[in-house]
Amino acid sequence: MSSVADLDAALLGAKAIPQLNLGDVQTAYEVQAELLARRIERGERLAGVKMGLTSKAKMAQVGVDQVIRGWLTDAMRVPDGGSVSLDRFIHPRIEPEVAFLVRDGAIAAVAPALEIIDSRYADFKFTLPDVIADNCSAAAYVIGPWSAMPSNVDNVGVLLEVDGAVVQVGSTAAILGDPRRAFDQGATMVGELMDGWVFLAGAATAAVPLSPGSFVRAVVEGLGSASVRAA
Ligand code: OOG
Ligand code: MG
Repeated sequence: MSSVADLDAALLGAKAIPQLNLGDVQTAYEVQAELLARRIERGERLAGVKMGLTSKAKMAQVGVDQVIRGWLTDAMRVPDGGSVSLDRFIHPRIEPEVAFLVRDGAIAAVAPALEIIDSRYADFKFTLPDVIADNCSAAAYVIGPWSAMPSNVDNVGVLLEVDGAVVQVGSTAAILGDPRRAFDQGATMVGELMDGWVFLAGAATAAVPLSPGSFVRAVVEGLGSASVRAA
């Protein structure tokens, strides 16, 4: 099977595959684009962009040290405060994010967010090209309440709570020094950001494993929180 077919089968069947060991980043983005095309063909709608590995905590966790970008679709969105079945994932992890809403190619609003990532590779292990091909491990996302851009977004606290206990602590400063920098880099990488798209700037902290029954909340100081229950 081709890399595209392998990754698509892993995604649809929630079953890990061995690493592909793709040779270069350009090929990887081509595989990523073909996978997205298959999903659009099946009825999903493009809903935005996610950045990955924009913080040192994330780079260290997965051993890859370059900023990457993937796609978000409507099918991946879970309502804030809602529940998500883990049956559709392989070995899900969850992380706190800052989301931007796109209007006229610029940031129209900001929200606290959660991202569920789920590498389609065995043991959550991959090279830079392999994780890019796998849509940067993107699996699902939750967007909290939108706010107008606050006066301070470049150095505010970020907490990840599981069942009421704080499990990760960080700052938006960990995201390239300012999450708006992730937005600018993403805009350059994608070429054009469409009105209404959601833009995930990348996690400020490492991700934690997500298990059934847990209630997870991301709190971004000044912006409120986004939450989800795993079922
Ligand atoms: C890669 C995806 C990284 C982030 O926020 O940095 C990412 C992974 O950790 O598997 O989503
Ligand atoms: Mg992320």
